[in-house]
Amino acid sequence: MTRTFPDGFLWGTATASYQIEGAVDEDGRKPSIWDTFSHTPGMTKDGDTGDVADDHYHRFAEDVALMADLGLQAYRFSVAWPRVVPTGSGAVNRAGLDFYSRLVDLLLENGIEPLATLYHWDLPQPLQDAGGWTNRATAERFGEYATVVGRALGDRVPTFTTLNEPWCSAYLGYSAGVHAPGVQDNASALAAVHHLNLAHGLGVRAMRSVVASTTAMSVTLNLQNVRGVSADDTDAVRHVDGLSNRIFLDPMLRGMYPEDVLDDLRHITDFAFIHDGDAAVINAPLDVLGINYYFPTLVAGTSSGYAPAEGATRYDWNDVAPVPGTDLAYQIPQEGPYTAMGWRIEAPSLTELLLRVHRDYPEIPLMITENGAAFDDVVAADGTVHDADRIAYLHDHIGAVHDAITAGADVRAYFLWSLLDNFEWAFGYSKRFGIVHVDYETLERTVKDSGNWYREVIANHGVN
Ligand code: IFM
Repeated sequence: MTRTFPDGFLWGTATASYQIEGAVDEDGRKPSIWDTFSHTPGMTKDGDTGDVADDHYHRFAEDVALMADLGLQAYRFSVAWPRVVPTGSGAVNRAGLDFYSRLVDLLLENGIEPLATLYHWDLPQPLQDAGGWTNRATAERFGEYATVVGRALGDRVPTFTTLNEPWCSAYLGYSAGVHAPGVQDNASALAAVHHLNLAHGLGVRAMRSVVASTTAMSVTLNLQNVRGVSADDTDAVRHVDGLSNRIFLDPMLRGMYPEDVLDDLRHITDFAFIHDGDAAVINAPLDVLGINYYFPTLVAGTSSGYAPAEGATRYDWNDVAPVPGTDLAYQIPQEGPYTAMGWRIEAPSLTELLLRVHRDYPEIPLMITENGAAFDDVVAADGTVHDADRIAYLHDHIGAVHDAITAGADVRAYFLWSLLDNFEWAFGYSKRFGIVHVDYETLERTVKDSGNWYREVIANHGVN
């Protein structure tokens, strides 16, 4: 029996610039914080960097042909800020814009709808040297950069997303320190949250001033379905939900920060970085909300008797670890089954999350802008990858999206993460999320079983 999706529901895949492009010093691109971070000894697994990655910058035509072969209806990519405005402000690099322009044209020629993300973590290094996301000026520079991209691509890209997962930029980058720029300071992370929110609002406003009124504006949040270990952890759940979800959703969609979350955090910061008028800027009207989902979140309060393992960070899934950004809650290990990231596999949690967002923010349509799984793929002698575990994960999660739609959630699209195996940030090339295998020696692409399976899902407009 096929679980058919509504007419007009879009099937796509997603990628991000630093994870696939390579060509980091070509045609005028300058360093981003991820160039600096990945070249700093000890910051990524085996010292891996995005210098070459999938070499998509040179092979994008081959990659679009692959997308067409898979029958993709849409493709979500990100624009590298350091390719387009190489030092973060001032001079625009025409060659960088031309690359994305050619990519968009080729997608359209192949009947694939482009969705462009403006910021997927590759902040130009000079902006970091001036404080990065702890500095309000970075949000203003983002608004200027958004105008540049809007002018260049707005005539052909129907949907733009401002930020990808500001949770990661703020908390993994400035609190846990496991992502660029590698800062470990909760007060800095909270300043980063606000400046990312502000950048989002300024970006939407800037875009709208240069694109057609039919262009859709969105943001992508990695929202978390937060649960407590026991009934005693209700307040920890409220707190972590506030810190992870509502601190972005409420200002963006309701024009105000959640008071309970600000009250929780006043011992960390006085929030002087929130200026009069910011709430209205952040509340710029949106057309659709992008949600990235991979696994559920389990937490306990810090007075619950758990103790974090020495030096444990958000990346230690088998240990109790601090929830980044706060000293009031811990992340608790969960039972399997797991993906190769150590993330618990639980598809119904995605249905729960979608229904919760639909209940609390009913006016905004939703799209899944990322969902997928890393597994330890085995390449057979003939080069094929029989990734039944990835197919099972995708099948169940696409089914979970269908369940949410059946129960009333307005979900319009599903972007599978990821088209290609790629640079998985601090994990380097050790984790493979692609439905297309990439041989990092030869850069040869081979469609995995999951890619062939996804082609069928798209053709059938649903899963069995
Ligand atoms: O690879 C990342 C992506 O860049 C952002 N969302 C989660 C993915 C898997 O970790």
